[in-house]
Amino acid sequence: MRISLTPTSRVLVLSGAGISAESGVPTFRDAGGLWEGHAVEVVASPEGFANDPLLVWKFYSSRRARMADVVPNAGHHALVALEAELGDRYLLATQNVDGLHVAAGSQRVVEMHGTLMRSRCTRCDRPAFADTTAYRDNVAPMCGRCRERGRDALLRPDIVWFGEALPIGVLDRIEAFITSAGRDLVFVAIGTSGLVYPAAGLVDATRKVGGQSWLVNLEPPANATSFDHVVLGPAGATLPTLFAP
Ligand code: BV8
Repeated sequence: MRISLTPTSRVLVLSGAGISAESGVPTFRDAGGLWEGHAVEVVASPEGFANDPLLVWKFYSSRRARMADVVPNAGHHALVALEAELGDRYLLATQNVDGLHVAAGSQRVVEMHGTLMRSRCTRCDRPAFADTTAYRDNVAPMCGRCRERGRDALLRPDIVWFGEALPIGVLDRIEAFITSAGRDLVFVAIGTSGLVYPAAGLVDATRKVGGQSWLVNLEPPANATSFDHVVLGPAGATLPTLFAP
């Protein structure tokens, strides 16, 4: 099955952990996934961080360390080619924090849940900064600027945890794209279990404006029936030929 676009089609892609699986990045909810052995609320919530910041830093540091020899795959590159063809008629919203879309060359990309290779202070107004450090000490990293001012403040990964709002403007940009596309919207969700909101609600928003929805996934997830079309298979194999020339 292939997606045929018209000259007025506008494509919104939503990617999840599944698009990075073929690059060797574990997904969250597959067997042996990232959440295995970790309760989500313990390692990906503000309460969990407040309770045990060192455990949370060990979880994210191990994910940073694993990214050292991970590269984008054919699925990421196929989306870069689609963006080059469509220009401003294309937008990519990713739930992923692995940075692989940007590494592949995607430019019109909204990182809905932040990014793994960035940290920020829990206290001062220092902007989030690039940080690839996999902290190995037995103490959670502290903010240097706060220390200069005689205060102690923890650093945290610049990532959206459960119960936290998405970065300002993220949803507005996605919703503006959906509204402006209207019936010309082609929504394509790739490699996501469709369990986490508000990302999981984008298929419903597509229907509301009369757009068409596609799901490209290894297996049918819980919300598969919400989509007009389902293409089963690995993203790296299906994406390069998904769009009819
Ligand atoms: C918020 C942390 C409000 C970073 C993550 C209704 C409306 C609004 C909110 C809620 C709501 N109901 C519940 C909520 C709260 C909550 C939520 O959705 N909970 C769920 C669990 C019920 N949502 C939130 O808290 C969000 N915040 O709404 O804020 C607010 C407003 C104002 C003030 C305060 C609050 C924040 C959500 C962000 C949470 N952070 N991650 C990190 O550690 O990564 S979410 C986490 O799950 C990841 O970011 C991940 O991206 C995301 C989704 O997972 P998937 O990407 O789908 O991955 P998964 O493993 O599940 O699935 C992979 C799929 O790929 C599988 O189907 C598999 O078959 C497939 N696959 C595998 N291999 C391949 C493949 N497909 C193709 N090819 C392959 N090769």
